[in-house]
Amino acid sequence: MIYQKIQEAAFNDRRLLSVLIDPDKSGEKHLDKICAYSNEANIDYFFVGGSLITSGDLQRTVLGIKKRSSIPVVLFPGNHQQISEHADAILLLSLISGRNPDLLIGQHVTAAQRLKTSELEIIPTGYLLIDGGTMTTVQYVSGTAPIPTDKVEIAAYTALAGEQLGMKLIFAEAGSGAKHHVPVDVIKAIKKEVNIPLIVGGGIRTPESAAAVFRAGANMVVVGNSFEKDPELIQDIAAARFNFKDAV
Ligand code: 1GP
Repeated sequence: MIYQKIQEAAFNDRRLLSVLIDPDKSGEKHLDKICAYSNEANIDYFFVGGSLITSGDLQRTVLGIKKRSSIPVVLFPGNHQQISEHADAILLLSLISGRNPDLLIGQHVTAAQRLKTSELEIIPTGYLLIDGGTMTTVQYVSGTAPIPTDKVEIAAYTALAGEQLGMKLIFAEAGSGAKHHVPVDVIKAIKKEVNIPLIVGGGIRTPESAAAVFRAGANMVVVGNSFEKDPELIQDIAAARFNFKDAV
């Protein structure tokens, strides 16, 4: 069970790295490269999904990863259509920082029956959008305002409410391609309030920033954009899981 593994890692103070693959940017050659580097760096999970998939094919992407790697694939869906029975698990995201009912419950109702008949492990996840210094696709497409970075308590209490609602993970998201990742004081404040594992993603581009995010308490880091541009970076950011305490 994937959730159990994430919980065990959190319990044992072991940090995790997920490589996000956008089905719009997953040609065969790209998958060859990104999977080879991910296998070599022994990353923990592949996440697949996006707020907006245009030309990409989710099923083909998941199968393409499965053909190249035995690392588990977790769906990170932007909407109810982004379901593939070939994946191992799905983050059932509720955008709890927003007030868009469709992303709090609407998409979930549409997906419910299909998820029930699938063998996917369902992991209810409280998804918080935090301001990343620029208008990101997720912000625009979701039609929700991100939590301002100086409203640290709002972020912390939103995460706490998610935990109290029964969510199993909190995902603090600055948005793909964000200028700044989620600030360390926001991460620390969330960690202080919740006991469930915390995922942090958006705008993480260097091993140093991954280390800072891990040091602040993130249990898992998700990186997409930077690995698309430079798959060799996977190795260095993967190493931050182990040496984040030494980094300055
Ligand atoms: C987006 O958190 C992920 O949902 C990853 O963001 O593409 O900026 O790494 P980046």
